Parts: sequence; structure tokens; C-alpha cells
Amino acid sequence: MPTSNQVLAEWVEQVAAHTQAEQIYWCDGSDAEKERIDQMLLKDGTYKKLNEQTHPGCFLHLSDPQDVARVEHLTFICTTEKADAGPNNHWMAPSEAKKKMDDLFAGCMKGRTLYVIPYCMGPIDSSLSRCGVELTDSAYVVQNMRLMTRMGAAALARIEKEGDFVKGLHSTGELDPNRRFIMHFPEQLTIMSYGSGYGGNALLGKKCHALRIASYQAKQEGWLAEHMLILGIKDPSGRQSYVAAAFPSACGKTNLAMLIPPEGYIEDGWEISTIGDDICWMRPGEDGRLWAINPEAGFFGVAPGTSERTNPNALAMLYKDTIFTNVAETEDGQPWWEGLDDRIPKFDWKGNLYSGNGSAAHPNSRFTVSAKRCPSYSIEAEADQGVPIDAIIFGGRRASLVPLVNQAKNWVHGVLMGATVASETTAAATGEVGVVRRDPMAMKPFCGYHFGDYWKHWLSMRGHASKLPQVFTVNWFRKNSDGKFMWPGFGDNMRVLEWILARCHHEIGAKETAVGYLPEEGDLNLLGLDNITSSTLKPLLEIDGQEWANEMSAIREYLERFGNRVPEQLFNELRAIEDAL
Ligand code: GTP
Ligand code: SPV
Ligand code: MN
Repeated sequence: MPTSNQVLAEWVEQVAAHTQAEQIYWCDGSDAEKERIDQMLLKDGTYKKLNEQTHPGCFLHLSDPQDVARVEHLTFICTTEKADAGPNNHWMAPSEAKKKMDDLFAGCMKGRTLYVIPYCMGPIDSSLSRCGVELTDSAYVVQNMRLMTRMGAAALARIEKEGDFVKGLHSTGELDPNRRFIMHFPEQLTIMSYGSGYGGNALLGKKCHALRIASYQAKQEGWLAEHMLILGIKDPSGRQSYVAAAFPSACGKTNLAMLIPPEGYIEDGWEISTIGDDICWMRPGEDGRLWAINPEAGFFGVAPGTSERTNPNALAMLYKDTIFTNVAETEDGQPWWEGLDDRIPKFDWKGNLYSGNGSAAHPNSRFTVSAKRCPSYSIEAEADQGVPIDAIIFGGRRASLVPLVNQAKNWVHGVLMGATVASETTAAATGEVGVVRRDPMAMKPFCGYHFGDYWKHWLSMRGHASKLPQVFTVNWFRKNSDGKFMWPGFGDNMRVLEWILARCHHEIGAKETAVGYLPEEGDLNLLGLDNITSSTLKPLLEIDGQEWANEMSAIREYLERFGNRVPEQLFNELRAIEDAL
């Protein structure tokens, strides 16, 4: 075995025997290896080559039409005690889950290659990083993990030095939705995933490791593993700030992380840099601040809606060395999706001639690309110590009620805000789209343990970090009576970020309301915005007392569902808001 780590060597042997894999291949992460596997995927039809002139090194992959999103109803947290998984998770007893998965995996790799992918989540020499090994029979997964993580020889060397790693076993199986499970064993730092080749179900370093398993580890070790983007903002004076923002899946993290400020801001000298677009690991530093790394090395982003107008930085990185999954294709072999431009594609995401009816690209179609290809990607993303966070933002899609921006009055209030944000569901997971559900810290599908304990852990950060970030909520998705978005969003979200930073640095006042601090009329910079004035903005920055009183009752009812593990402080905070309302 090409490793000195005995546990790893034995595990690979045992899995190979149980799955009856035809051969074992250890990924080294080299360019030659990438090239070989690309050629193989082209040959077996997993990949289609896209237009080499316009999109060099880009491939199209169409997944099984029944395998296009995360499957929350088939995702389990298998802790010894059911109560530890909490009402926020599906639970199965570890012995039962293990037996179920062992049965599914028995002989499933006959005639297939077992790929061994050693990977590191985070900069390879950072003490905040953590390693894992994914065993998979999918070469498509290998190529995605190559872009999304630091994978190969360097990661294996770190594993051999450190000893421990997260074990992730994956097989696409038969892609049968009835034989599909994503099981997590946080107490054993183990993941078993069967029957899906799609993103979060199959790229085990991402949601399975970096959120579900890592959140559990983080609780024990005193840090936070969060579903957040990380963004750097330099103001005209040269002051550098960092913001982390948690929005549920397909609610704008990638877009905010790559924001290009409006014209006037650029002239004035504002600069935005991207650290991460989906996951953030934060730890209190010696200076009392929270220091954050992006554990990923690439972006697995939503394609629809990405355009020259909405996200030019993303578009600029996508013309080269990118894997496209479930997008449409133009006549001349270019990738296409709704919102890109007004061309009409020739093929839809199933590879059929596009009829003109319905979406040509799947609403959850994605691109996979190295973070290094992003024009705004910051060198700070490679820093071993991470970046210090000034503001934490929670958000979601709310057509009504929730204002454009709102600042928490203190940490406990901020944790309550995060714990009770709600959002309309999206195509990132199977199931109904557009239903408002609570999605605490955007972690509903990703927290590896009981939400009550999770909120307690968030509150406990006060004891470990004396200079915690300010906390805010935002909502880019308010709609008017015509069903149109009231806020332009995208680059113009910079205007909200400017206010947030001014608040963090105590440079601007605010309107105090029962539910938080909101911008005073005239305090948001609207220069250069057509159609939006302080008066049209008014409804976006108002708190309706009656509606919010109703919301608080709903929040109380929601928190009570989590029983006595919910910290009393959250109820006290809630009561104070109810009284103020
Ligand atoms: P995941 O990768 O699933 O975690 O999603 P994400 O949170 O990174 O979402 P992303 O940035 O990919 O945006 C999802 C969709 O929301 C895209 O279709 C975007 O075009 C759209 N979107 C993003 N930001 C805004 C905004 O400010 N306003 C509006 N109206 N739409 C937005
Ligand atoms: C999400 O759904 O939040 C994603 C895509 O970022 S996936 O990798 O499938 O989780
Ligand atoms: Mn995500």
C-alpha cells in the first residue's frame, strides 16, 4: 500500500474486498492524472467536450435526471443517542445504518475502480485545516474533488504526519433513488454515501465533511463550521475588513462573495476580494477576534442567473477549465443557462433537443471551477491563520416582512436572529420550491447535531472571544405587489455592506426598533441608482409592529419544538423583543 498510515491502508483493503472493486487507484493530484481521467471520462461518455475555442478545457456532464440535487430526506445523522441528532436531523441508530450501508456496498464496485482521494480542507499547512479521505467509484467525483479541495500527495503527507482523518466512503451504486442514503457517523468521523453522484451527496469533502462532521468536531473543540461565504472589503482609506455571510442554498452566497461594486464605489477606491463562497471555519484567536478560513479550494456554484450583469467575476472564470453539470448547450457547443443571455440553446440539460418549453438548464445546474480562476480571489484565502471577521450576516429569501438590513443589538440577540431566520426553499434540494421554512444559520440541512446544543455553542463563543463580530440580517428578495424584487441586488448590495461596515466601525448612527438597528432615512448610499430613492426604499426599511409580533409568536413556537436543550437566554431575548413590540 502506498501509505505509511496503517489505519488508512487497512480501511482501503477492507473496502476493496467488501465492494469487490476491480482495482484500487491512489490519486496523487497531478496534472498528468487529471489529463488521463479527463480522457477516460470523455471516452466513456460521462463528459462531453465543450467548444474548445470559446471554452478551452471545459466539459459538460449530464447527471441522471433523478439525481440533480441534495436529498435531505435521505440524509441521516447516526449518533448513539437519538437526542444528540436533534429534531433538526433524520436519525438512524449507528448499528442499523452501518448494516444497511454494508449491504448496499457489498459487491457494488465489481468491474469498477476504487479511487482513493486524500484531501485537505483548508490551506495545507494551516492548523485550522482538517483532512479526509474519500473512497469512491466515480471518476467524475474525483475530478470535482480535485477542483474543490487540496487533493493528492500533499494531503496524504499531512494525513501521515497527523494520523487522523475523516473517512468518507462513496459509491454511485445504481443511482436508484430507492437505494440512496447519505449517512453520517460524527462520533466515528465517518461518512457513507450510496446511490447518488450529485454535488453535496457525493463530493464528501463539502457538506458531509466540512459542515456535518466538522460542525460536530467544532462543538467539541471550541470553533464554528458554518455555511457561509467570506468576503474582504477594502475601503478608500485602505482599511481592510472581512464579512462572513450565511444564506441558505441558492440564496446568493456565491454572488455576494464575488460582488463588483457600483461604478462610483470603484472610482472612490473600494475593493472587494473573495475568500470563499460556501463554507467558513472560524476559531477565536488570541486577539479575541474570530479568525476564518475557507476550507474549500473551488466553487460548486449555481449556473442559472449567472450573467455579465449579475456576476461578471463568475462569468470571467467560467470560460476555461470548468466542469458544467446539467446546463444546456448551444448549437456550437457552448454551455448555456437561463439568465445568461438571449441565445436559444440547442440541447436541454437532459441532452434532448430543446423544445422551447420550460427550463433548458436544470434550475440547480452547477459549475465546478478552481477558486484560483476567480478574478477577485484573494491571496488571503491561502493564509494559514485565516482572516479576522468584522461582521456576520444572516439572510434568506423573504418576499415580505424582513427588512433589507437589520443589526442585532448584541451577541445573544444576533444568535437569536440567526437561529430563527427563515427562507423560501430552492432547487438546491429535492422537494417543493418556494415554501418558507426556518433555516437557522442556513444550517438546517447541514448541522451535524441538535440545534439546541448548536445555539448554546454559538452563545458560548462570548466566553472565548472578547471581540466578536457584529451580527446583521439582510434580505435581497423583498417583492412588491407586482411580484418584482424591490431591491436591485447583486453589485448594489455593496450599498448595504457599506452601511454594515460603518456600523461595525462605529461611524454611523441607526434607527433603534424593537427588532434591531435599521438605517436612518438617507443613510444608505443610493447615488447612481435609477428608480430607487429614499422614499421608494422606505417599505424595505420599516418594521410593522403587528406583523413582527406575529413573527415572534411563530419564532417562540419554533424554538419550543427543540425542547429543553434550547438555551434559556434565547427565550429571555425573545421575551424582551416581544415586550418592546
Ligand atoms: P449554494 O451554492 O446552493 O449554497 O447557493 P448560493 O447561496 O451560493 O447562491 P448563489 O449566489 O449561487 O445565488 C443563487 C441564485 O440567486 C442565482 O440564480 C442568483 O442569480 C440569485 N441571486 C443572488 N444574489 C441575488 C440578489 O442580490 N438579488 C436577486 N434578486 N437574486 C440574487
Ligand atoms: C448547497 O446546496 O448549499 C450547495 C450545493 O452549495 S451542494 O454541494 O449540493 O450542497
Ligand atoms: Mn451551499
